[in-house]
Amino acid sequence: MRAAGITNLRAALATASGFVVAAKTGAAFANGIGYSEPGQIGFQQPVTEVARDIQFFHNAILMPIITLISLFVLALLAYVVWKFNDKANPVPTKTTHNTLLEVAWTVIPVMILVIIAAYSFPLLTKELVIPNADVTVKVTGAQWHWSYAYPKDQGDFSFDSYLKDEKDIKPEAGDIRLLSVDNEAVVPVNKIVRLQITGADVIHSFIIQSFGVRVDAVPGRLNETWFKAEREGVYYGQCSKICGKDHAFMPIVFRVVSDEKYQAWLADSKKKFASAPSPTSLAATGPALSAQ
Ligand SMILES: [Cu+2]
Repeated sequence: MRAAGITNLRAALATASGFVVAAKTGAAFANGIGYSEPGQIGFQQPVTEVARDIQFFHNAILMPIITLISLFVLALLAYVVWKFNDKANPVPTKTTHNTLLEVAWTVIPVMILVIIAAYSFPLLTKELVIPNADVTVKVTGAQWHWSYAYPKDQGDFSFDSYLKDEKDIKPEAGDIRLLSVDNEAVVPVNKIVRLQITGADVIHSFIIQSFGVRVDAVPGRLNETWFKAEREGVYYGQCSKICGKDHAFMPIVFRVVSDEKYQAWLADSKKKFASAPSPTSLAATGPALSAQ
């Protein structure tokens, strides 16, 4: 009963906040799934449970609380300026304590924090406890591209993914300037994908907003995260840690496809990338960089 109540409340709040976002962004809200449209306000369309929860938490919990507190403080300030200025109140009172007020302004913020924590902690747990994965992909950030490695059970191959040159961009084929890459990472739809993320040289940051995933790629450290995309499509992200001169030109592209298409892609890629050197070894990073 209680759970149903919470679900209804969540649905109602999510719908309400959705209307606000849709009203602000207009057509942009409906288009651009997987990337942001020029002029878009608000998040990209979520395609995982975690991304939906993050957006609900932001739109329906944090934003109303922040807005109400800001309006309340603004009203208090305006009241003080109007009521207690030098002209209206020439002789100030010497009052220094008010027990009721002091208890209230301690207890009420604590209650607000408890409400936020009640939504935030389960969400953090969902993000950090990685379920049994169907597919594991190792992602390595390097100056300035991403490398993807598929382990033995998926065919044991790896490849580099570079930004497509402006001259190779074909908008009719769905290419997007400054986002499309030569080799996309491919994963199956409705499967749990575990990402193992590291850096080859400096700290990069891996993000795909539609998946609700953001993890730093730190050299010498293997960070983990996961997602289960519920919709086929192409989802874009960009390196989100200033990592050098081409930081803005190392987009992340994941193509989510059906199981059959994924198996076919695995078979193709096994041949295509068979001789490709491992992206994480120093020997592989050197020539790849100097080739740029
Ligand atoms: Cu980077």
